[in-house]
Amino acid sequence: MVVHSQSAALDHCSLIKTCKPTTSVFKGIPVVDLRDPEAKNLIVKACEEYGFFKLVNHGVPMEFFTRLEAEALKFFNLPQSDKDKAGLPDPFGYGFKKIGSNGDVGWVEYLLLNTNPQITSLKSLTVFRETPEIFRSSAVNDYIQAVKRMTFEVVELLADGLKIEPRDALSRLLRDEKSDSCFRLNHYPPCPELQALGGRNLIGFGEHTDPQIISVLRSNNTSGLQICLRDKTWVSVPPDQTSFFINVGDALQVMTNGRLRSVRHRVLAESMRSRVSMIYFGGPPLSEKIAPLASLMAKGEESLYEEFTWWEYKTSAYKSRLGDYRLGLFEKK
Ligand code: GA4
Repeated sequence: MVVHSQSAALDHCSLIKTCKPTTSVFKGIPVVDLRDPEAKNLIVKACEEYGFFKLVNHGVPMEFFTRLEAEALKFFNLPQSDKDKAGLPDPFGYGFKKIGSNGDVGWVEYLLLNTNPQITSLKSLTVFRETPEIFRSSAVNDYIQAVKRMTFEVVELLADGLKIEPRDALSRLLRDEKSDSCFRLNHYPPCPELQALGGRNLIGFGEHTDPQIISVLRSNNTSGLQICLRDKTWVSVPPDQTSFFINVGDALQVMTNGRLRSVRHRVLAESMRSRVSMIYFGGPPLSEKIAPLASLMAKGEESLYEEFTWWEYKTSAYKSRLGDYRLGLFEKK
């Protein structure tokens, strides 16, 4: 991987990393049918092996996807000055190329939103009235509500499969009205200049793990999402615009004392097609202690991690660079 500054052709993509297009398309992504009586066991197996799976037959109407995708594109196609009215992402708002506040960049623009009523994600009511329509449309809220409901079911199945007691030990954290969850709409614009670089790929969103409990992604039919397998090879996830892709986050890794592993993933931009993705990040309330769940611990088993609250982890995560191994700071020596 190199940082490109030499190519004049890549002027507006400059400073963003590229990598060789060597990654293979992975045919082995676990697929879970939410209505399969075996779903709970399949979810556990997938989360143990990959920290990642594709969810089909999930019950969220396709219409919710298409409506939100259309609204998102309407927003991302606005003149820059209109998009800027959403305010910078600190933490909620509109961002372009800059990811987080510690120098990470990617070929991406995005909206970061609170999953509680949208109005709270905006700085003030006056700004809200002037902001683009996406904040007033019901497409975002309808989508978030439906995806949340489905995610609660998924984590309850996971808890069942892992024999966690009570069954709602995970879902109650996401259902909590103080749950620190968020929602992200990403737009990876096409970058035709890439072809001048002999087919290299442009990093849209650099490699990282998600800090939360669970992340639920849906995208349009473009490729770009890649995951890192246990043997450290990167593989491309074949796109499927009708399904969800679900990631184990760092907090769930800790709550299962490392039995489930958060998956490293990244997104590459395409040269000709624009990618749109929508991700719900389910997190616990800020004051919640993040520690291995008692019902999962074998007799005499010790926690691999120091105890911390979600607030402490999140604060530390926001001080880190995107690709850092954030849990390292909390592992017992
Ligand atoms: C990764 C997962 C979510 O997209 C996110 C990201 C956040 C951001 O974009 O502001 C972070 C990143 C994410 C982890 C490390 C920090 C914070 C960018 C970054 C460099 C919204 C989140 O919660 O953590």
